[in-house]
Amino acid sequence: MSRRIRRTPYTNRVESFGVSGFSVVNHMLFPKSFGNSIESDYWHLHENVQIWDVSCQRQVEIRGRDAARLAQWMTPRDLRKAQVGQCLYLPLIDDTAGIVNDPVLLKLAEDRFWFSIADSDVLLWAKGLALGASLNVTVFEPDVSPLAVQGPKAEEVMACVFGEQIRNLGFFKFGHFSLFDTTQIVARSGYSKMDGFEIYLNDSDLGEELWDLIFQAGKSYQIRPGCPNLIDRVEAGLLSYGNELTKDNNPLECRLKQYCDLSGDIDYLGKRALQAIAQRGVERKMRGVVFGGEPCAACTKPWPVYVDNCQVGQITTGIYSPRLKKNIGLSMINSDFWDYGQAVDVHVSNTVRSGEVARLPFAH
Ligand code: THG
Repeated sequence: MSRRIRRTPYTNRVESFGVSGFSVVNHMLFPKSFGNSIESDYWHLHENVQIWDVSCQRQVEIRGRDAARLAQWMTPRDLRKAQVGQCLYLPLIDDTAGIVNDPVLLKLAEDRFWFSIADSDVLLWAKGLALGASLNVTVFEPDVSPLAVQGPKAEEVMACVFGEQIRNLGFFKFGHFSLFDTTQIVARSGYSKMDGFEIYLNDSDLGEELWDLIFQAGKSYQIRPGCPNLIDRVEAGLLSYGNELTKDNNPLECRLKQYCDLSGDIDYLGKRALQAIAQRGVERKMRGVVFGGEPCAACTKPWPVYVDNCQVGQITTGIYSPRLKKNIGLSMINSDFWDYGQAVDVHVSNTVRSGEVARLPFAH
């Protein structure tokens, strides 16, 4: 393990609980498995509660007189009505409207924001934008390491640890809660379509104590260590930067139009490019594809999607859904073929499977 790959405040615990594989996100360890199958983890997540080390969702903090201006400059989502205490999922785009990242934004104060980022170097991007425009802001990565508690029993576990008030937290809202004589931000959010919370722990030294406290409280609810579940994510249509989203995608083709203000009333980088794309119309769109044949293992390279003998798109993340009893994939499909019900062939490691274009999300 290279020392350039950052450990998290929870890595010692993750190791002692039997982690069997890591990914690296934002130059930081991200547990991928604890030895159970993705399907076993999926059912467990749907019935119980899991604890996830999602420290790699690093925070990029922007504070200062021009913080609100810089935050708005970075995203096409209209932030004028954003409230302190609100979380907002949004795309960051560049001058060509290419997606730079898709973070969750936390508005901490009128002049203080956290971008809770996906896998790209937003810290450098934000610093560059601030320096180039001589904005009066500081941009830095605080000592904040999110720990997710996800699943239908998450509220019970969180109420044991943080008190009954946590039950009143609305979806995509955050509040301040006490923990070991400190104050911590807790949000009702997470990379799953199940209920859940994220604790934005602001002191690395408390990581192991927090893990132990949650695990102790979760024992009577069958808590297990886990990680964002691929089946759950694909069913929910949650996008992943580096998989579904890259700099070569714009938000309008990726089902992120609802997070784009095209009115011209606000100022953000890439506005003219985005408006031009909206006017021209997109050439491809994010779609679901359902297809048959043997249950597919998680896709490690894109699966091409064909109509007749012509490639019309590709599945960027696909897997077998045990609940829908079909293979499902998130895919980018060209304009003449994106209608729901369009018959397609999916090429999966030397096999050709019949399928069709489907609506996202696959399941709620
Ligand atoms: N939690 C936090 N930060 C993150 C993620 C997270 N940063 C990276 C990555 N995950 C961002 N991606 C998403 C994608 C979708 C959602 C959350 C993070 C999500 N969306 C809701 C939905 O689609 O129903 C609603 C969003 C909204 O209404 O604003 O939950 O998981 N901290």
